[in-house]
Amino acid sequence: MTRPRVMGIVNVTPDSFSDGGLYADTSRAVEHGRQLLADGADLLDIGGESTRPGATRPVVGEELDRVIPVITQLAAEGARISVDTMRAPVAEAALAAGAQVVNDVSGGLADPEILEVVAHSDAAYVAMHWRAHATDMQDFTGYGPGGVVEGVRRELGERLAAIVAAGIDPERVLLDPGLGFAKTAEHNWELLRGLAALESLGRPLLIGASRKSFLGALLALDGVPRPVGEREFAHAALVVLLAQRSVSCLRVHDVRATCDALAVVEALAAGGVASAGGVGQGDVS
Ligand code: PMM
Repeated sequence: MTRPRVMGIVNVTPDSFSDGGLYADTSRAVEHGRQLLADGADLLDIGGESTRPGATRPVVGEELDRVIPVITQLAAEGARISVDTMRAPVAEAALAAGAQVVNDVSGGLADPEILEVVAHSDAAYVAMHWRAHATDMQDFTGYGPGGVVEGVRRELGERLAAIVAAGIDPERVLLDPGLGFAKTAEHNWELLRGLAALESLGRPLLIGASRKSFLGALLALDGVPRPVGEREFAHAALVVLLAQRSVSCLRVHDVRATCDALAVVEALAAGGVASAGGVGQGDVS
């Protein structure tokens, strides 16, 4: 068992569901990134497009203006950077600015040219399960008789084949079931119970459960979801499970709580869990 890498989230957006507007300008986003690193993040995931259900997309220039100055600054300070984008030009500019990972929530479906950009780099590539843009993704929650785990496994397998066909070494690819993306709350729980089926695709898994609405629904009081900023204890419980399932990377807002939960897992493993140390190229590729 290897300690999962902790990917701290920096949303340079006015409208993300969990932290929209908090880090929307360069200096606040950079400051937040530094804090997440101080809290123990192995790498930072910097994004300029909100993917919350119903969100409208920024134009490319807007997305570039949001993320590139933040990536440039934090990469210059030695941070390991992932860019959270579905767009080839943004991925290309981010890699030129020092990013080493492309986190594409569409797995190459939104802009197939992103695969070419990654193929011509040595970046790691995160391919998430995705069916449609945020404006209407919740209209695509049907998974047929095989259920959500089989549907996601099959569709992620198809994406992996397309990624490899585009010239990307599969050793550089991580897969992500995309909790909350064209999924109901129950789908998310089923996927978390069914990770073994996704592991069978042969690539490391990245999971993004942090602050998501299925946790808010689980903790609801009188039908009112627990607010986004008060879901970190439930998430930490999930982190313990995910670490024991050998998930490779956790995409999280609350880095400190996540690292605390991982420390508990390490202690219980009686020294059998390797410390993360730092993230090297091979660790997320
Ligand atoms: N979730 C969000 C954004 N990017 N990327 C990956 N790989 N996996 C996710 O689950 C994921 C993602 C939405 O969450 P946010 O608005 O809090 O960033």
